[in-house]
Amino acid sequence: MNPILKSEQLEKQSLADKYPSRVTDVPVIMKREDPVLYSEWTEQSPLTREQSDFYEQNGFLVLDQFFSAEEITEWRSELKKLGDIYRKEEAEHVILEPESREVRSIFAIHDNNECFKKLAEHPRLVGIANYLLGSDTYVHQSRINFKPGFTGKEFYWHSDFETWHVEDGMPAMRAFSCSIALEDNYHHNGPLMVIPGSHKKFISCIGKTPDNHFKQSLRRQEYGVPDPDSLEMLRKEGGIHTALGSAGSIILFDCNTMHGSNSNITPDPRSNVFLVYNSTENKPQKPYSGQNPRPLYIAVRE
Ligand code: 6CS
Ligand code: FE
Repeated sequence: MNPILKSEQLEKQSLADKYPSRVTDVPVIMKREDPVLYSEWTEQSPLTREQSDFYEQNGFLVLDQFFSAEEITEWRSELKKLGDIYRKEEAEHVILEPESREVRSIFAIHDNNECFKKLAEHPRLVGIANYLLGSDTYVHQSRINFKPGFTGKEFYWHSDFETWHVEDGMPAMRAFSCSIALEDNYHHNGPLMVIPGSHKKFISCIGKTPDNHFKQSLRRQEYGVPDPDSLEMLRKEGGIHTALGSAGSIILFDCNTMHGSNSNITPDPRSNVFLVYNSTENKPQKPYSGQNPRPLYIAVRE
């Protein structure tokens, strides 16, 4: 293809969209146009200055022993209860592993389940969310990921924002995920890997999103994943950090931080709760792909 045509294609798109993706047939690396931290740090902030600076520079932060053993025990038994129910029963918001009938994720738990609703509203988490995003916040997406022993499958490298922007119409990078470890995260049971600093670049991916892509992508993602050269470049600049920590630790990561995790063939499960907080000033618009928005159990729209 003529390279001039390619850049015209992208330029036309970027007039309306500062992070165009899945519109060209070559990957493009762009600069982040939005802040990472939306508040000024003060003595009253819910993170220390060091933690706050670390998050701004690296795009993630691990807080060890954030929750107590009792809290974790309660959530773990709730997770087991849900897992037992949905192993036998199909439901739209329950996603199975790509090659088996094992439960991979259960979505919208902040909405469907009293116990996890309370967790999503936990004052310490909401305090951090409002601080990082500099406004009131709400839960854009929530789920539990099971990553069971022996059969838990990987999550390929991706930026959540790329998907939330293209498929859900999230306008700006003003959201982050909080992953709460319900089990110990070792090197061997498929812990979260992040590329420090990757949140400051946007990788515009190639390909066009198929209709109803989410049905496939939540089991195994194939569109909206970065190309190998871009990943290698990010990795060269930032390295790869493996987020280890005992049950009760939390990982906060920016919506554009490149992350993924390996499969789990060990006997040790690695279940966790994922809560995505978004700014009330960053509510989803029409999806930038021009396609229909994904269901509300994946992306809250009001
Ligand atoms: O598509 C989504 O929104 C979800 N998929 C992945 C692989 N990560 C972020 C998000 O939960
Ligand atoms: Fe993700």
